[in-house]
Amino acid sequence: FLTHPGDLGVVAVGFSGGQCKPGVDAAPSALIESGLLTQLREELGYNLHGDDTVHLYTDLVPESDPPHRNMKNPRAVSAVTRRIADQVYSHAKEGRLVLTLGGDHSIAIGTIGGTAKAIRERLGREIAVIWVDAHADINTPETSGSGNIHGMPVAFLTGLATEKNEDFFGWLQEDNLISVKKLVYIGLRDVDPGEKRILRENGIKAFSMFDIDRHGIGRVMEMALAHIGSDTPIHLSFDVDALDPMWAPSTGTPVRGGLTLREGDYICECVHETGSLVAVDLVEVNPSLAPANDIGAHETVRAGCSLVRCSLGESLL
Ligand code: EXY
Ligand code: MN
Ligand code: MN
Ligand code: MN
Repeated sequence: FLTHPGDLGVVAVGFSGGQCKPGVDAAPSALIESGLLTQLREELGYNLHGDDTVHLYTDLVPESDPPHRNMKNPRAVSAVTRRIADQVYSHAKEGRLVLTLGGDHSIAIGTIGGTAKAIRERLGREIAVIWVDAHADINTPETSGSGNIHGMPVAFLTGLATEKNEDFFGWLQEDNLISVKKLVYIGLRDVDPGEKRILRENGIKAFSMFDIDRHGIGRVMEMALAHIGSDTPIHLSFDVDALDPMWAPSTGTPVRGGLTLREGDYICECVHETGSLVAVDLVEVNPSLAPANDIGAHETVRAGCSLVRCSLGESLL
């Protein structure tokens, strides 16, 4: 086993500074209130470590945080992700599988940075990352049109974007980083021109919705896992906007033509089945963005809970 069976570290991150729409900070409470952690404990039998309190990290958000290299809220995102990296690292270092409830996707700079370092130290292994998303989130500060850091985490985590200053992600060290060879995308359908160039030039494995339509999700998961190689520790970073807005309307950057809830659950089930999962993130649920009525928010939270439970083994008979 890569982690101690049944031990789950939970980090609940109420942070929205990687993008401009308020509300994504309320996701962890909404997920927890809908019963997610109770289900993990009582139905899936996990021992939960860490606290049920949602971290808002308000102490880390500076009063003045002007853009740096076109990045919005750079000091806040850097400081918060640095703290998240420590929290995730401590759980993973103890051999716990780590579940992080976001928050916008900028928080993955912390979660993956923390897992990569802990798994290197504990097992002497490099992690692989499965990034499930409508977006590639691999803009550098220079290629980004929006300046929103939730569109950049993969660039910082792969070392394609770098900074020396500790206040702007300079705290990321070699052991926090991942290899572009061990990164696989699933669900892409809204990728910026500059990002397409980055994916191409670095030979990054990506399964878009086109590939899923062509091969089916079953074959895509076989290919994705074959690319990673068996027995490699896996960090699953799941952006709920990978799902079609029909299933997950309450999210900041919805894109039509996405995964069905079953396809999303299936991805999580396949990753669980490998036995190599070391960390899961669920991000970008924004309960305050409920088009038409708040059934949308309820449904999105429900979909998020389902994805998490599937990644943690709910579907095993
Ligand atoms: N590529 C666009 C940008 O960089 O602003 C949109 C990014 C949306 C990111 C969401 C979290 O996945
Ligand atoms: Mn994302
Ligand atoms: Mn996205
Ligand atoms: Mn776009």
